[in-house]
Amino acid sequence: MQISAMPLGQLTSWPAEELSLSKLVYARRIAPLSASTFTELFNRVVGRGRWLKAKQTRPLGSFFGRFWFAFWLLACLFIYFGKLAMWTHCKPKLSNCEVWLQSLGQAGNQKCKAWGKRPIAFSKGWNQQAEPMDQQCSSQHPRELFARKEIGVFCQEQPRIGNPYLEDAFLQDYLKSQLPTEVFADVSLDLEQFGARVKDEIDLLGRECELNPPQLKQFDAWGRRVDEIITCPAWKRMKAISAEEGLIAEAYERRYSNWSRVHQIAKLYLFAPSSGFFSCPLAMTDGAAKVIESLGIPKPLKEVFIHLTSRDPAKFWTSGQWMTERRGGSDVARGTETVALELPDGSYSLHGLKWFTSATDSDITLTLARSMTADGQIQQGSKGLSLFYLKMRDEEGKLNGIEIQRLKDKLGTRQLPTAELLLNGAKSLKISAEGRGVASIVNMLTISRIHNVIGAVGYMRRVITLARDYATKREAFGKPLKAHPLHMQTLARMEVQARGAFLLMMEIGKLLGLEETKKDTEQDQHMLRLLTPVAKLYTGKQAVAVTSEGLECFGGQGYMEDTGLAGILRDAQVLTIWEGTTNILSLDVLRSLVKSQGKVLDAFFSTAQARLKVALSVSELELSVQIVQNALHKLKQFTQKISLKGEAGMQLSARDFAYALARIYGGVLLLEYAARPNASATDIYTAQRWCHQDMCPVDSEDKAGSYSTGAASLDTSLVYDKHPVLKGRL
Ligand code: UCC
Repeated sequence: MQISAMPLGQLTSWPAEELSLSKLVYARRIAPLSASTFTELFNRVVGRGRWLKAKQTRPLGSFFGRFWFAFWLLACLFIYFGKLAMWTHCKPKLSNCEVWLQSLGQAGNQKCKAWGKRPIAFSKGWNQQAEPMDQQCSSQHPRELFARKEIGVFCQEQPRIGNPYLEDAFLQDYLKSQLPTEVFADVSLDLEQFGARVKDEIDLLGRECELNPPQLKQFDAWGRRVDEIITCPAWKRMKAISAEEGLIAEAYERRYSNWSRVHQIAKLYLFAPSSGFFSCPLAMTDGAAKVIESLGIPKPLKEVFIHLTSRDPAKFWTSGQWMTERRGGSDVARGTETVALELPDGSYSLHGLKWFTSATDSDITLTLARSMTADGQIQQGSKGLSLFYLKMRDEEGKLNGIEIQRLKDKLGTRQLPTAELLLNGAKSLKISAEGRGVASIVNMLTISRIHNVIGAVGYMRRVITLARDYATKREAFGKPLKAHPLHMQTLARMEVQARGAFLLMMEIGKLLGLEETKKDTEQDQHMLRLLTPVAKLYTGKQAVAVTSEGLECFGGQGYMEDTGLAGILRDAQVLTIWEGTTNILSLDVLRSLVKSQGKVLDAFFSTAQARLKVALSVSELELSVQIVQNALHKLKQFTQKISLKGEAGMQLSARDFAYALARIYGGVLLLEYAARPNASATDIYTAQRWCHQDMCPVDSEDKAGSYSTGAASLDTSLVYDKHPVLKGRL
């Protein structure tokens, strides 16, 4: 009979032959036995030994009988105490973390691991009943082993994002102050709902994209070339969510007229840092829609436009933007070697190698190529480039004359498939006038540069949100981080940068909305042309600086991959590179000056002065307004001086010049915002802190001699100090 199957009370009525010492010990373990009952049963067992002994005829049997009892007694005690120790140690306890994990699956598991919670084994697959493993970090642990006592049981509570719309007071106040009342009510509700979706769904999908980067399958099992880019389910889900939420559609439906862009940008800003970099295909999709719209949506592209701007996940298409070839992605006019051969039906077949193509799993793409004339001639330079549209795959799903050479191994944005492509007869349509390729694709560049700004501001906001939450949870030197003024000063400086960048982003959104609804003035057009490269280059740099500082707010945890924090910095680094590096964008600022014969700068000075006047009425802002006015004055003087040197002479100062524009205009926007009737004390403080920077670095550097005659050659001497280059040997 199994001892566990009978009432314990009946133990005493058991025949002695069926009792054993181990059964007795086990009985005592599963229910308390009184000392007298235990003694009685023990005597019976031992008595059985005597009875056995009495039955033995040989004295040796008696010896073995005793040995046998002694052995069992020791073995049972050993097993009993060993099991007890294990039981108290391993007793499963579901922490909040594990309950959360059970509902989230593997992606959440990674998060738990990062913050010191032992993970759950998801042995039965996604979203199924999980089996909790030993809980390593529990402060209610009843008994601790010595080793565990030594390492302690403390676990740091991890930072969380919450609903990013509700947690962003600055965004809410800004929209309330700018949007017409009824538009704000609608937009605010949509953003609140979307914010909840970001928190509860999108952020986890984004993390899953990070953990399951795309893979390239070049051949099938039978050796056929298939060139399939395998992406994770979360990446595909991002595409569906983007359609459902109208992340592109919103901008083209224009249900809030010129405010639609502001609405779309606010939504993308909440989406970007959680999107697993699906923000990239969205940027290019928006850019492609913009190009097609600016071409007047010609008939062959009507259906494409409908797909790009659809809210139906089954119909929604994304677009690529292939501009970079082996000779590089900056000097596009000289670097593009791809040739377009005209086919009898008027379409083209493309031949060339695209070195760097982002979101290569997109449905369509726009790209540049040189048309070959009937006599086999190809025109070099910018004038030889035209813009082409092509589908990635045919109706059967086969690649359209494209071979995927490899996926790129990148520092960040690993969630995003980026590939090197051989175009070997890709069928395409020419969609620009002959030789107007660059002039046509710049519409796409403008939009994707604006998306770059959105990503930069979004990442700054994300790292600050996490860091400020962490500052309430993390204690050091006897108090939470938020109680350390130096830590708060650091976060406040990051916040000032993020707010200035945010206003630059939204200003561009407002101008773009006005342009797209034909409500803009000539001044607005100039400002949009100038501010787009300025904001792109400046916020990209800010994003790297702020996310780097942000990681420091978590100490060593900020450097760990499994916290998800390190990836923020890796991803932010791309923002200074793609869509034009800082120097290329600085040169684009110069191009806008030259092309407009200085009109963009006139617009800049007059707009800045006019907007500053509002802030003069607030006494706390007077000093800051003066600082910005001085900076404007210095910038004007510098411009007059440098313009005498021509475009080439201005290049050395182009970066500092662009920085001056960004700092000054950021200051103007913050001051104007802080001067509105219901501005808060923190709005005023933000504007003051922003204006505390060097507002006109181009003037400071000029005074330091950075652009003087000989400065350029001294820079080279410094860089190549004692290097063969200087002796003309390289
Ligand atoms: O593709 C890339 C990555 C994709 C991923 C994007 C996702 C981002 C999302 C982020 C989300 C978080 S990377 C590709 C990187 N490459 C670039 O960005 C190109 C950088 N290079 C330039 O910007 C160059 O300056 C070029 C290509 C624009 C210069 O070419 P050209 O031919 O030398 O330029 P031109 O001759 O000065 O200008 C040709 C025409 C002129 O107009 P017309 O002919 O009417 O006089 C210019 O005024 O183009 C006009 N133009 C512009 N118009 C040139 N730039 C602009 C501009 N920025 N805006 C308006």
